[in-house]
Amino acid sequence: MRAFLGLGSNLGDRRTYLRAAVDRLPDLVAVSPVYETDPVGGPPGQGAYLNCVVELWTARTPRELLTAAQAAEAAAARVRVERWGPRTLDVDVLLVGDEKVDEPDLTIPHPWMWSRGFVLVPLGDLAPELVLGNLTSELARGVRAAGSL
Ligand code: A4P
Ligand code: MG
Repeated sequence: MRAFLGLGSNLGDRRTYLRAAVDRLPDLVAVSPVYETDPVGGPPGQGAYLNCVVELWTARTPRELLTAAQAAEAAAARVRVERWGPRTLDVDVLLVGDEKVDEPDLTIPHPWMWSRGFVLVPLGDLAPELVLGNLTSELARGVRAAGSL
């Protein structure tokens, strides 16, 4: 199955955290360009994020992918202080083929992905057909190209 994960960092050496996550993730086939993005939600005054999206070609279940995502977060020594607050690394499971999961600790597709420019812009680089019609210029505002990993 074709799966997509969203990566974000807004604390410390952001690009290095993203790189380390990409190195740990299983079944990786593609990495989007990197974008610097204005924070959405969370406390005022937090720094800009670096975001990217990765594509996996995988037989793993959504729950196995969540475990892999959380292992990558743990490896980045992410400290969870505050919901939507600053973090060294956040890895969200966005899409896993056509699967739908609606459980207390796992929702696939990721519930807010269609309204977030920091997800849709890099996802559109890898899978434009999935993003068509969802990415507005309003959502793309605050998302700036920042090279590659
Ligand atoms: N969870 C449920 N579904 C999923 C899924 N599909 N993928 C659960 C990953 N996790 C999922 O997440 C809380 C719980 O969500 C997990 O225990 C998992 O079981 P968390 O990572 O501990 O907390 P969080 O990330 O602070 O909160 P949340 O609600 O996951 O927020 P998001 O959606 O991850 O958003 N602005 C910019 N510019 N760039 C960003 O990357 N990221 C966020 C976080 C906010 N603002 C941002 C960015
Ligand atoms: Mg998260």
